[in-house]
Amino acid sequence: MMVKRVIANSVSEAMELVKKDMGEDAIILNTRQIKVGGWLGLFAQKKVELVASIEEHPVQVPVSKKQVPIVPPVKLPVRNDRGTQPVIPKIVSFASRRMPDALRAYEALLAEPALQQRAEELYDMMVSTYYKTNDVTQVERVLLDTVEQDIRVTQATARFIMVTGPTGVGKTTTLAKLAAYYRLTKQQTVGLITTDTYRISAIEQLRTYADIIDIPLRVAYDLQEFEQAKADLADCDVILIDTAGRNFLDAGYVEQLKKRHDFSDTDVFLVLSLTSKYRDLEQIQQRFDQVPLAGFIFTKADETTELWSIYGLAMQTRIPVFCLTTGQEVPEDIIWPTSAEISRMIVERGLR
Ligand SMILES: Nc1nc2c(ncn2[C@@H]2O[C@H](COP(=O)(O)OP(=O)(O)OP(=O)(O)O)[C@@H](O)[C@H]2O)c(=O)[nH]1
Ligand SMILES: [Mg+2]
Repeated sequence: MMVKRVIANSVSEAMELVKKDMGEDAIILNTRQIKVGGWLGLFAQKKVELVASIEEHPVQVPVSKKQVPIVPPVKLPVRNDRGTQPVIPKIVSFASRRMPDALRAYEALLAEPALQQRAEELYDMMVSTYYKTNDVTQVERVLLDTVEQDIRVTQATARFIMVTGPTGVGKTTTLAKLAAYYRLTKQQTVGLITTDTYRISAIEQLRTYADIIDIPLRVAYDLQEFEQAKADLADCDVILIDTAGRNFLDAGYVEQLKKRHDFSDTDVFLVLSLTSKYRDLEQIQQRFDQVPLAGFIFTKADETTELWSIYGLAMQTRIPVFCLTTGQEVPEDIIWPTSAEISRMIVERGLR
């Protein structure tokens, strides 16, 4: 067995050196923070020491006993078509990184699609915190703080509040919850407008809520009627606008939305279901880069065990979170958590 000691500025840098030198099969024996140089303990530089080993003549393991890798292993350099220059394949995931035993519960996090942009940074931060403090609760604290700092929350400030988003994510139900909140809890005058005229049942759904909460509803079939409805409800403190669900993976629908609505006096919230795949959420959000979004509304938090999509989108886009919905019941299943509360919800569910 060959054993090597590597000193680098960060754990990930040390891992890269080991991988380059000893290959993919190297096993990490130990990682720790050390101080290098300096004089009488002063001016020393903080470094990471990593000890790795590899079998010089690997023992043949029967196929059935081999560990199945979490991600496809990094392939050996291949030759390109034109010449002899090898093409080095990119390492695409941190899922294969090993955590110290005490942090094994966090290992799966690094494979989360929503965390891929920050995986290296989070890995370094968690591992170095652990080696500095030898305390898993400190690692959780640092993770909670990082997530909290990356998530902004917002309140609606415009008088017109519009919800938009993919089909069936809970736009109309959330609008009804908001209507009840502004009317019953905040005692404000509320009006509803729906531009979802594609299905009779959609209008009836909102009319039922409007009747129960006892607030006016206007139905707008075109831009002119929409402007008229806004004028009719001009006396209301808050005017909530429902839109038809669309397949927003199709860019054409965002164009339609842009043409149909004037956003200058309106807070537009993109409603996304937390049960959707992260890659799809990312694409849908990217379709909206021409629409000035005031924030995200994340729905169906009760139907999923992992909430990292909230972090991924909030961190990548810097768009704030307006509210979360937690069930089908109107008006109670809606919450306005702080950044710290969202961070706790995400981290604690993620480690279950
Ligand atoms: N579990 C759960 N279900 C929800 C939540 N919000 C809405 N729903 C349910 O999701 C389904 C669709 O809700 P709608 O409000 O009609 O969704 P929508 O986005 O308006 O749908 P379209 O207008 O057809 O695009 C209904 O069965 C709701 O009860 C939530 O937070 N949790
Ligand atoms: Mg609807």
